[in-house]
Amino acid sequence: MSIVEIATQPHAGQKPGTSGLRKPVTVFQQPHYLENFVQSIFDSVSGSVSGSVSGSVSGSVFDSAPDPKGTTLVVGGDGRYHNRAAIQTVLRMAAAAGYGRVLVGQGGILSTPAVSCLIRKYGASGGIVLSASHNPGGPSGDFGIKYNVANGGPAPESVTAAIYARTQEISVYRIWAEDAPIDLERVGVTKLGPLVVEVVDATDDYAQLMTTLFDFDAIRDLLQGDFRFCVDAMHAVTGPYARRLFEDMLGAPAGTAIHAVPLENFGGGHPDPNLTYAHELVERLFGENAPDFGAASDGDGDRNMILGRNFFVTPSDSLAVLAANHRYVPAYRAGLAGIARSMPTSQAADRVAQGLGIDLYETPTGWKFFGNLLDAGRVTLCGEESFGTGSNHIREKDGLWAVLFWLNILAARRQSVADIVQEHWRTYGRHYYARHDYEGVKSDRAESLMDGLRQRLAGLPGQRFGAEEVAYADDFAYTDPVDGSCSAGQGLRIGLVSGSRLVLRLSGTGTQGATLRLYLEAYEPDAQRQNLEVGTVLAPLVAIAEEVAQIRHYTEMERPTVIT
Ligand code: G16
Repeated sequence: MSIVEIATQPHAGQKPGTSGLRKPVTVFQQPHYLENFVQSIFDSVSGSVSGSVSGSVSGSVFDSAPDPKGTTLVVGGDGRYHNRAAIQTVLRMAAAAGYGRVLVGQGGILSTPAVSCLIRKYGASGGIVLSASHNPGGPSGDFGIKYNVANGGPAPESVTAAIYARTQEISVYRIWAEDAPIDLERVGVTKLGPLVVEVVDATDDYAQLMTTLFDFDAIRDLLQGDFRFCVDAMHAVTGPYARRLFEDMLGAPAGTAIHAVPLENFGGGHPDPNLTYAHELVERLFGENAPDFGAASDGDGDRNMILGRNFFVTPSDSLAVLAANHRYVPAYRAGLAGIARSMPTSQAADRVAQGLGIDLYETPTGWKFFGNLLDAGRVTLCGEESFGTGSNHIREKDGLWAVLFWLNILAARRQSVADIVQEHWRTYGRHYYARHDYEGVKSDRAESLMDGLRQRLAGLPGQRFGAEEVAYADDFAYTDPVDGSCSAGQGLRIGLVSGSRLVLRLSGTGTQGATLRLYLEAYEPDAQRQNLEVGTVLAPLVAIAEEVAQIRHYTEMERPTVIT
């Protein structure tokens, strides 16, 4: 057996988006499609490519990336359709690339946070996550691939740019000539040529890490009392992790985790933990005899939604509440270094940071932008409006970590979720918040909307819209304070004198046409006005967005397809 070199040609459109390359399964099933991308990753990180790659790369991450020869690679996916076939390909290509060892999750399953955990724990040079996150799965669904670097986090833009450049010029890929698939079902060690393939239990290391962060005794005490809790794994990757943590280790009753068996098509559902797609959980939490606490996670286990009885906690509020209550959790008791949030995330966490006297960083959308801040020790907690929260324990957002953090707070405070959040609002003020998504917009029309608004930005400050006046309007650009890299064009912001804010940007994770995201935020310090209907409070902002961006005209839609 040996390495075979296969001639190939570039496939168009292999540019990683907000979080890796996501496309319909049928696109990934084209000959050489996955192989081209994997080879481009390996070429880029080994520095074995000259010319366009080295020319397009700047910054310390890429320069210091270890040569993968002989190193460990972590590989796993969310169990969606095409996962098993893709893993076999990645293993054979890793053998040909000269990796020394691959750690792969049993059954090909690893949540994204578990991949990050394994990379860090075992000193791997990187990892490959096979997932399209919350996008639907199955033969007509989506698939995806993402490379994580040695700190356990998503590759920064310098690396993804190098990978993309390589996909545009690739002419050959290398693969180990071995037809028999590696058995992924049993934990143990096998060999693929010189490559050591170690099939590991998907949950062991991750669960162990969680025990070092949280007060498991207090949570066990809570879960074994009258407290009722339900976590929806949405037939995606977190099922085995949720059962292990909550039912086996923390003693919650069997059945606490629902939809806990990972399925290739997620049971036909859309594994996105929000009020629209996690509707079964929502019905339980808003129904009669509702549990005290509910949570859901997404396809690859990095997102979370938090619910109390008859109560939805926005992801932005969740970040702020976790930050304000960090002292209840052993790992964070000593204090937070700082907090980071993506730009469209509400400014609720800013007020907590201000109260704690720590720095708050505003980054572009994408977890990769938190990596440098975490590595440099500038921040401890990070969060995004897109149902992502995490900390310096790994370099990915982490759905079940957020659930454990909430449980730890609930165990310590013994109040309801609603009481905790409402008390938080009384202390810091409430940031009413919503995101309106317009999915499947024609790409050229979405671009025209953004271009049109971008041209109007300079003229907006000082303009009045009803009771509101524009304070500032800009196209968000970010300079990383650690490595100085710049990321421009990250979303259009319109800030109002009242403190309210509108943000418009195009999603970097969709696979069909374009998705326009409109983010709306209104601040209310008056405790008497903190329990109003969100849509009513935000309606004037929706009207301003329509006036400045002509959303109905460009999207050809009367209303958003999803509101979160
Ligand atoms: C990914 C990224 C997140 C981002 C989200 C939405 O999450 O990791 O950082 O906030 O997509 O991005 P966009 O607004 O560009 O669609 P996930 O859970 O899909 O990997």
